[in-house]
This record gives sequence, structure tokens and C-alpha cells, in this order.
Amino acid sequence: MHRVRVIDSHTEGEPTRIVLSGGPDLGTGPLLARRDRFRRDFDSFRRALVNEPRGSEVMVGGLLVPPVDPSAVTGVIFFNNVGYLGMCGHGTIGLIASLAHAGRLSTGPHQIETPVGTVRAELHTDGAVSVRNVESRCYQKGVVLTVAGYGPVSGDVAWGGNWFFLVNEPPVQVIRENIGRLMDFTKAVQAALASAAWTGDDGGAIDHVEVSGPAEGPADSRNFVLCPGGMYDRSPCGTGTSAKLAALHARGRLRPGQIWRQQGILGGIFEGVVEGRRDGVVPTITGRAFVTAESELILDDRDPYRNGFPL
Ligand code: PYC
Repeated sequence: MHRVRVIDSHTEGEPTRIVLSGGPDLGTGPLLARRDRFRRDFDSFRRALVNEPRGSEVMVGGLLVPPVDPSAVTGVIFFNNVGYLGMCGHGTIGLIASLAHAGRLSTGPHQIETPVGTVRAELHTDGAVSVRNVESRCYQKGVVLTVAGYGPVSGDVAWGGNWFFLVNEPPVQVIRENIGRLMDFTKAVQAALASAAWTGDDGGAIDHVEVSGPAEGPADSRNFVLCPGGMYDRSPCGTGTSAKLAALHARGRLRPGQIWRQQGILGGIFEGVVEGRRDGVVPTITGRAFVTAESELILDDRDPYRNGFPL
């Protein structure tokens, strides 16, 4: 019997499961190397934590690891139903809410190390969390991808802690009633990206697809984000919003300091703002998370589904 202590939360509807104890020991050194070790030696732990029957395909996990720089509150490696993430915006908001719930941090700014860089997260007195993300950039503007069943689709390729293809004029209206059609379209885009073997400027796979359209109420835009494991983000997606802000800035549609309210497909809003940089922007995303459970998971060696269902 192996026991794992976790705190679950959701950020604008998107779930996060933070592993407080019972996770694999990944040793020391850069977080990118520790992420590779996680993938190589402990991938069954990832599957056990986030997939059914203990989790759900949409859940993002976060394994806490000792930071390289002791002034950081923690390091974290985010993972999902199929693999590992660079950064995760909604997950970082969930992480801060979870650590505050566990009495491990209080209001104010905190440094968090991720495999793609250190981010700063500030817990505000009203419970909202602002995440100053890694530097984000628009790598390609207006590139055209041929998508089976849809024809040529124009989009921008941008980094916000993960790689995104941002569709410029989606053929499907971005409204909740269209989630099924948005899934079909973005999965076709994802397949086209994979078969074209397009990558970001660091060779990383462009594995997230984001479409945007007009929003309701006080937001500037509403999005729908398809994640690599074929699930859609219930929140406006922190790294997706960062990539979008980088693309807007590159197109001259967003000034440093100007507030952008990004709505997700379920209606939740992240507020974003950027600082200008030579090759991109540093985005800060603000949102809220709520703790939904603190529990101990049991991984029983006799259980045929100890590590989730066979693929
Ligand atoms: O909020 O950055 C995010 C995220 C990435 C994948 C799911 N959520």
C-alpha cells in the first residue's frame, strides 16, 4: 500500500491536484532534468494520480519538489493525462490556494520554480492569485496550416510556458453550446500540427490549440483551449492567455500595462497584463482557485487499476 497526500482545487472550473507527500524522489538539480527523470522512471505515478479511477482525464497534477534556490517557496512539476507541462497557469493559481489552505504560505509574493523558469505568484487578501509568468513570445504570425475537413487555417504560434497555435478566425463560434464542434475543430488542428511536425523555436511540440471569439460581459475575448491529452481547459488557461497576450502585443493590439480580460469557455475570467521585453512580454495573470478536497490516495499493489486503466 502506498499513500499519497494531495490537495485538490479548481481554478475557474479547471481541476488541479497538488501532491504534498508520497510522490517519487526525483533528487536534486535543474527542474527540467528532474522532469525528465519523472517521465523516464516514474511515469506510472503520473498516470495513477490524474487518470481514472482516482482522477479524471481533465485533471492537472503538480508534484512539489525542493527548489534549487532556497528563497523559492517550492518547485513544481505539472503533469496531465498524457504527459508533462512546462508551466501551468491555472495550476499555479491552484497551487497557491492549496498551500495557503495547508497553512504553508500567507498573503504576499512567492517564488515558484518550474521546469521552464521561475514564476512569481502573489496571494492577495481577497484570495485572488496573480502569477507573473515566464517570458512569453509570438514566434510566428499568420502562418497557414491545412486542416483536414476545414481547409487552410491561419494562426499565430506563441509560447506562454507551453506552445500554442492561436487560430485567428475560427470557423466555429466560440460559445459553450458549441463545445462538441470546437472539440472536433481543435482536434483536427492538433492532428494537422502533429502531422506537419511544426515546432516552436526551441524544437518543442506545438501541442495546445486555442481559438478565440467575442466574449460576454466585461471580458475582451472568450477562448477555447484544447490541451495535448484531448481535453479542453475549463478555465481561460493561464499559459494560453499568456501566449495570446504575447501575440496581441506582437500585433500592436496590446500595450504594456493595458488590462486584458480573457474569458474561458465556461465563463470564468483571467485578468492579464504585460510588461514589454525585447523579444516578447512578461505576462501577469490573475484568477481565483477554490480547494475542493484534502485527501490521502491509496495505491494498492493488488489493484489491477493501481496506475489507471491500460491505454
Ligand atoms: O492554465 O496554463 C494553464 C493550463 C495549461 C494546461 C491546462 N491549463
